[in-house]
Amino acid sequence: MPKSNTTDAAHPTAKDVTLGKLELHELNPGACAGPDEWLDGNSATKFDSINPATGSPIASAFCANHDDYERVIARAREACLRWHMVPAPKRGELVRKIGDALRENKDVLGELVSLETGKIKQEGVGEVQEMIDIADLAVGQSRMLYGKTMHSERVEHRMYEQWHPLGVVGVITAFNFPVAVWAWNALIAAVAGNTVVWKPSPKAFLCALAVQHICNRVMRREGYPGIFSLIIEDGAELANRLVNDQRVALISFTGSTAVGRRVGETVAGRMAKVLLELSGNNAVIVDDSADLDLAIPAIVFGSVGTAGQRCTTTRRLLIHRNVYEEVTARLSRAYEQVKVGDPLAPGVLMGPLIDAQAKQRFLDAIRELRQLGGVIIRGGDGLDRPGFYVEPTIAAAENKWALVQRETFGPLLYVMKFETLEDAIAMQNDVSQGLSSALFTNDLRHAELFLSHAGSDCGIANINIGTSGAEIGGAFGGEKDTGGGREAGSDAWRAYMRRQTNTINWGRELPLAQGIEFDLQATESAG
Ligand code: UN1
Repeated sequence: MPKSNTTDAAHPTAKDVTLGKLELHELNPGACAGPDEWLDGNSATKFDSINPATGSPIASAFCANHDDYERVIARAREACLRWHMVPAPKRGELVRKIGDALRENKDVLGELVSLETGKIKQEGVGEVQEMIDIADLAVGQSRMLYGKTMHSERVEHRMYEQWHPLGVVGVITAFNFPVAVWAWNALIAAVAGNTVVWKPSPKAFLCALAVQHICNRVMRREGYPGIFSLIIEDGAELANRLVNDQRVALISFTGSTAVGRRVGETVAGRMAKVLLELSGNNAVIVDDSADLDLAIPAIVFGSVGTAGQRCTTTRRLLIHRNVYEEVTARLSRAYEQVKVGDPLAPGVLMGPLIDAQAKQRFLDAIRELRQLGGVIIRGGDGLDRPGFYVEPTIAAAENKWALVQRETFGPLLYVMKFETLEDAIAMQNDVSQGLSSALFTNDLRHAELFLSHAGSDCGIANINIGTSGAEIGGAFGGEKDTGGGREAGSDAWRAYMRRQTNTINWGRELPLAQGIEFDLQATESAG
C-alpha cells in the first residue's frame, strides 16, 4: 500500500533545497493525491532533476509507482463527486486563491523555473505571470460557463444546452513551459468542475512539486481534497497508463507530434477527449514595407527566447529579396548582443538547452545543414563549458529540406528569400505543422491577405509582432501536425466540459419533431 504522509516534514532526513520557501527537498515524494497525501509508495527508484546550466543534480524524487497511481486516481475521482456539486463561481474562488498564492510566490517560483529549465529569470517569472493571468481569466470564466437557449419547433417546448464537468482530467506537460501550460489546463478544468491529475516532464518535476505545494496550502486552507494531484516518474509508464485509463475523461498532452499522434490515437480508441499541443515550425515573413525596428527585436526574441525551446519559437524567417541583405545584417548584429550564459545572471538573454541530448540534436542539425549546403550566417557551435550551451544560430537554408521541415528544439533560425507575398505565404504553409505565424508589413493589403483564408494556415497569425509570447486571453493551439487543440482563453473552456442538450415539454400534448405523426390510438383501434 502506498504510504500516506501527513506533512512534508515526514521526510525528516531531507535537506531543504535552495528554494526552501517552496518546500522542496533533497529527496522528494513521487506523487501527491491531495493536500496531505504525499506518496512515495514502495518505490525504490529515484531520479534527479538536473540544472542545465551546470549539468549537476539539483534534487531527487522518487518515481511514483502503480500503487501511487491508483491512489491518485481514486482520490481524484472521489474529490470530483463533491467538486461537481460546488457552484462554479465558488470553484472560481478556490482558483482565485491559487492565483493569490502564485502572486506571493511569483519571484521564487520563477527562479525555480529558471534554475530547472535554463530559461532566463525574466522568462521564468513571465511564466508564473502567465499562470496568474490564466487564474484571473478562470475566475471570471467560472461565472460564464454559458450554454445557449434555442427556440423549439414544438409548441410549449423549451430547448437549451448546458455544460457539465467531465470528471478526471489528465494533464501531461513538457519541460519548456513546466508550470504555465499546467495552469492553462488545470485552472480552467477546475472551474469547469473537474479534478486534475498532472504528469509533468521528468526534466522539470521540481517545478511541478513546487506548484503542487502551493495548491496544497490553498486546498488545505479551503477544506478541499485532491482537486489537483500529481504523479512524477522518470519515463512514460504511468503516463501511458493515464492515457489508456478509462476513468480519465480528457487527456491534455503537450509534446512532440510523434508522441502526440500516439496519444491521440489511443484516447480516440477509448472514445475519450483529447487536447493536443504539438510541434510547431513557425515562420516570420518580412516584406519590403516592414518596419525593421519592430521586426528585428521580435525575430530575436522569437528565435533565441527560451533558447529556441518554445513550441512558438521562430524557426524560419522569410525575407523579401529587396530587404534580405539589410535584414540579415541587422539580425546578425542583434545576435551579437545576445549574451549567452547562466540564466539567473543579470544581463544574460539566453541560457542553456535542457540536456545533453538536446545539445546533440542541435549539433546534428548543424552538421546536416552543412551537408545540405546551408550557409551559417552566425553561430553554429556548442559552447565548451559545463552545462548544455550552444550558440544562437542563423543559417541560410531551403524550405523543402527535411531538416527545415522538422522542428529542431533549439536556437536555430533558417533564413530564406522570397519575391512575392503569395510565394512567402505558400512557403510558410508548406510544412506539416501549423502553430504560429507572423508577418511584418506596413501594407494593409498584405496584412489582410495574410490573415485571410488564403493566408496563414496556422492557429495563430500575427501582424507586426513575433510568433511567440501569446497572451492567455486568446485560444492557444495550432492546426495540422500541431494537433488541433485549443487551450487557455476564448472559448477553450468548452474542451473541459460536456455539452448536454435539454428539451422540456411543458404542455399537455406530445408533438413529435419533424412533424411526424405516430398515432398509437389509430394502431390500437386498427388492431
Ligand atoms: C509552449 O511553448 O509550449 O506563446 C507554450 C508563447 C507562450 C506559450 C508557449 N505564451 O510563446
